[in-house]
Amino acid sequence: MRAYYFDNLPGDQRLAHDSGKTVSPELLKKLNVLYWTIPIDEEGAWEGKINEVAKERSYKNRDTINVTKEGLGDSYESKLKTFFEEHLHEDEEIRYILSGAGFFDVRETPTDAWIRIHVTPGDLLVVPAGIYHRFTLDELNAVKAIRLFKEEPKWIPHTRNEETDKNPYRVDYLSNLPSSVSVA
Ligand code: KMT
Ligand code: NI
Repeated sequence: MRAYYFDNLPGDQRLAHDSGKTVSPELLKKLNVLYWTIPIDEEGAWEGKINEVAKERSYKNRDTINVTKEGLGDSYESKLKTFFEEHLHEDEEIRYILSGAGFFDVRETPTDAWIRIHVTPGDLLVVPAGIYHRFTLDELNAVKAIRLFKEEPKWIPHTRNEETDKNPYRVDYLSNLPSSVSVA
């Protein structure tokens, strides 16, 4: 996993768009973006470790998503488009990368800058409820990930707009940020 500020230059979303400015793990933590590295070993010990995190954080359920043309079929193009539209969810978006790679872009508060997080196999990323974000594949054009969730998946994307700004999960996310990053 590497996190850095997105360069905001036009061009293919699947390119790195690396401004060269690294984002520290401390800043991600302040934004409530959590991650662990659990290397995928041939013996399968990773699965036990995933189970431990899942137990600690009450992620009771999971499934696997294969973001490829084969995996998503007819909805491939539309899904990729939706993933890259700025949105939030009313629950955490938790992904453990099994193969391939991709970029999660999350909005920094209070600057509104995009922070780009490159995820690769063994990365477990928790995008908090209420944070504006988007996702794209990188040039590998494929990612396979385990999606963890608490009870029922709440994967409805709420597109960024004035109404979504007032969503209780958005308000709650902002109000729980430490004062060093919050707007107030
Ligand atoms: C999402 O909801 O944005 C995704 O599931 C992205 C693909 S999983 C790495
Ligand atoms: Ni999302």
